[in-house]
Order: sequence, then C-alpha cells, then structure tokens
Amino acid sequence: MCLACRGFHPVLSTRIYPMQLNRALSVDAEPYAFEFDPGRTALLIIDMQRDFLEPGGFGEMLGNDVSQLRRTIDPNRKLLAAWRSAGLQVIHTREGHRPDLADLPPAKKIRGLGKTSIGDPGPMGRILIRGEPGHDIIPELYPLPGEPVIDKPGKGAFFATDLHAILQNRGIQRLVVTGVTTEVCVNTTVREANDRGYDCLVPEDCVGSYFPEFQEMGLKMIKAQGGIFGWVSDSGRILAAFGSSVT
Ligand code: C5J
Repeated sequence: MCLACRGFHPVLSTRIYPMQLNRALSVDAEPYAFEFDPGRTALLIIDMQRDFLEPGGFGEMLGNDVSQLRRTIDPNRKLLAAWRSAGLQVIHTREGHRPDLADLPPAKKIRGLGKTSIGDPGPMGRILIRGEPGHDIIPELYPLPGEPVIDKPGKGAFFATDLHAILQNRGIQRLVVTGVTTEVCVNTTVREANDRGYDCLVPEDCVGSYFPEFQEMGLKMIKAQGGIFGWVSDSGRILAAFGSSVT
C-alpha cells in the first residue's frame, strides 16, 4: 500500500494494487543480491534531458554520439512503467540554472574554455537554463503530475536541493538510480546518497555515457570492493524480481 496515497493514486485517480509491496524483493546484482522493500525504494531518474539525449541538442552539437545515451530510453521506460503501475515513488532530476545565472559558479561557467557555455543560446534554447526546451525531460520519460522533479545546479542530486528531505519524509531508504551520464551525475549522486545512508542499485542498461570506457569504469567503481558505493544490475533482473510482465 502506498503510504502517500493509501492505495488511491491522486494523479491517476485510479485504484492501484501494488504488486509486491508486502514483502522484500531480491534482485540478482553485483557484487551480491540487492534486497529491497519496494514501498521504501524510490526510482531516481537523473537528468534525462533533451539537450543531453536528443539529436540536434547541445550534447550532439559538442560532437557527442547521443545514441550512447538513447539506448537507455527503452529500459528506463520499462522500469518507470513498472514503478508507476505498482504505485511506488518516482523522482526525476534536471541539471540546470536560473535564467539570471545567479546560482552558476563562475568556475562552472568558464570550465572547458569552449566557445559555447551554460546560459548561451543553443539549439534548444539557452543551454542548461531552467524553462528552456533543451533543459526539459525527454517526452518518453516525462514526469507525471505528482512525481517530484528536482532542479539541481550541480552534478549530484543532493547538492543544494531538497531531495534528502523528500526521501526522508516519504520513508525512502533505498534508491534505484538511472539516467545520464554514468560517470558524472549518476556517479556523483550515488556517492552522495551512499554518504547519507541510502543503498543504491544502478541498472547498467538504464545509465549511459557518451564514452564507452567511462560507462564501463563508472559501473565498476560503484560495485568494486564489495559494493563500496552500491550495487549494479540491469532492468531485466529488476523486473524479474517484481515478477513484472510490463513491456
Ligand atoms: C550529467 C553532465 N547529467 N555530464 N551532466 O551527467 O554534465
């Protein structure tokens, strides 16, 4: 039973019958099985924003191969559908800044010495600025009303946001962290979460990097040394734990 809506989902206005909320589930994962109580586990989807993922966006304009990120869309869609249909907690994040750039550290603005930087006009509006089309989440994973969207100025989702308060208020102890990019915002968020006492599971097909070597190492760094930052699995093994036939 969803504690927030007592089984009556306020957004969908339909009765939700959570699949397995009364017992802990076990996901086949590395370095060992990830056990979780679904009612206390949030799906945290990091920065699936148009400028990072869409052909013609800022990421591609910089010469990146967006197909490396786009392969994560379908597995994320399936996981999101399972979380929603079970009435579980879903949280989305977006990296971006205020239009007046007041929350943009000068060091982040000038980093890279590129011709184009945060706040400049890009192919989908001003780059990484809240309210611009490129800053928004891709339509395939668009948040439903009622799903928190965390606007974060940094790489980690806990820095200068109310994410920790939301998770505490909703009794969340474990996170399934997906999104982009594996070695930057996903890794930073997993490390921040780890230090705050959350256990994190990262499904490898639901996270992406423009650089295959960073994808591989980013995942290895999470699960090394007995799961020093968390666990790694994939969407198929998580859905299997639910016994879900969601496609
Ligand atoms: C994210 C970035 N979301 N790579 N941002 O990873 O700058």
